[in-house]
Amino acid sequence: MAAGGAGVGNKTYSFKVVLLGEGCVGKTSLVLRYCENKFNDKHITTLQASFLTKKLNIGGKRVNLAIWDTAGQERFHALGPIYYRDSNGAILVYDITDEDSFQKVKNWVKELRKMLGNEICLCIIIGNKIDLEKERHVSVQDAEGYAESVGAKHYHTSAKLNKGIEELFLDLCKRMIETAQADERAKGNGSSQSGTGRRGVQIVDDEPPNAAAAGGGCCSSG
Ligand SMILES: Nc1nc2c(ncn2[C@@H]2O[C@H](COP(=O)(O)OP(=O)(O)O)[C@@H](O)[C@H]2O)c(=O)[nH]1
Ligand SMILES: [Mg+2]
Repeated sequence: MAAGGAGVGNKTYSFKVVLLGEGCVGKTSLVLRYCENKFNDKHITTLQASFLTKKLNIGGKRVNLAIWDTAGQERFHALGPIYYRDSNGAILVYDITDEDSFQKVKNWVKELRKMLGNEICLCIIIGNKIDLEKERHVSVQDAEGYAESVGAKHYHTSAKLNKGIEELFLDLCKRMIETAQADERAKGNGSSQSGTGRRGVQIVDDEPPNAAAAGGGCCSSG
């Protein structure tokens, strides 16, 4: 493949993004809003697929996003590395009305660092349910300060009102593209031949094979 930088217009980037966070913070709601523009007032217990997909075109660069949602295993503390391994981005979600869910985000940051070490993927932190601002229990200052301290971007969203969601995914995609391009350049220079593939970045010319997303991870749920 040609060295990064030139002819970027005809590439398709395939990225895996995982959602992490305590049960009921709105992970499934965020992904359903983003991919299908749906919202449900009830807790959605089963999702048909392990991941939903979304295609984007960012400045002529095509992106196929596979957004992985949990099947509720977080409730049993049973979400292992198999879920987030090979992800290009991790979205850590808390509920602004639930202080405990914010603590869980901090645990997830530690867990990712421990399990992925230097190969940690791009990580962003989301305070969801801003339509419930009156019931806020996590201060904006604390949340943004914490995110900055761990080098993560912080966003506020409402899956209910469809606020902030497009923006955060767009921004995440742009940063994943930058990371992929940097990896490509590193490969082109021959400076990092074996270490760069671990994020699972797949860059293919034009249309990717349909199996690309499914082959990127383990779809079987326990
Ligand atoms: N008010 C409000 N409720 C939300 C929002 N996002 C999700 N919910 C509700 O929070 C509950 C849990 O959502 P769900 O997506 O199932 O959470 P998950 O367990 O993290 O996947 C459901 O009752 C949703 O309707 C939001 O932005 N605002
Ligand atoms: Mg869910």
